Amino acid sequence: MRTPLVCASMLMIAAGAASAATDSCGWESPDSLVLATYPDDTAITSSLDSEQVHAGATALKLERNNESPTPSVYVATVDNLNPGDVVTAGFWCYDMTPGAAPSGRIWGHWNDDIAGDIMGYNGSAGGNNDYSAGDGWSYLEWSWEVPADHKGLVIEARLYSNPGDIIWIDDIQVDAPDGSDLNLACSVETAVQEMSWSALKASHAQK
Ligand SMILES: [Ca+2]
Repeated sequence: MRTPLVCASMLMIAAGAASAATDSCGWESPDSLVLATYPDDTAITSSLDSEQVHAGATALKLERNNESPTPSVYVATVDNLNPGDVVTAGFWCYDMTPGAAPSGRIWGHWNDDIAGDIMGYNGSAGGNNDYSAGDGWSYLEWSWEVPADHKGLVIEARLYSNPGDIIWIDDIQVDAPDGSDLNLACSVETAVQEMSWSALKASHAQK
């Protein structure tokens, strides 16, 4: 009689250890746009915008301001990673110029002191060599495996374009290992979502 109970307990522990720190959000609050802008805040103007939206009421609008090389916004960080861990991230990007600027790309770099300095840089982590398709919304995704000498990953939305060009980003999802510290740029909950939950609760209460 005791053996099945022990097995069940062990399975529960195993399932807990294997679960991932997955999170997603979709840029619905002006208080929660980007974690940082590279190389500095003058490179890209980030704003909440309703002109192009993948889901919800708004998306992140990115406008390139100057000729700074490979400008990007930091859309997520994952800290306290271990060697061999895999992080998968993706977001939707709106671009209506196939094969030409502006285009978006998902990219990553290592920063082993994210808490101390969000702009810290410990080498490129690479990313998807494909750009946004240029026929509306396309999903850009990449997976990174953590090498032995790094613990922090910064996920970037890169903007390949000329000054004045604009792209939109929406609905990011990141799958990170359990125990890691995942932070999404758009993770602040909005009043709209809170109202939706209230409405949902009210509709259930009436039944
Ligand atoms: Ca949205």
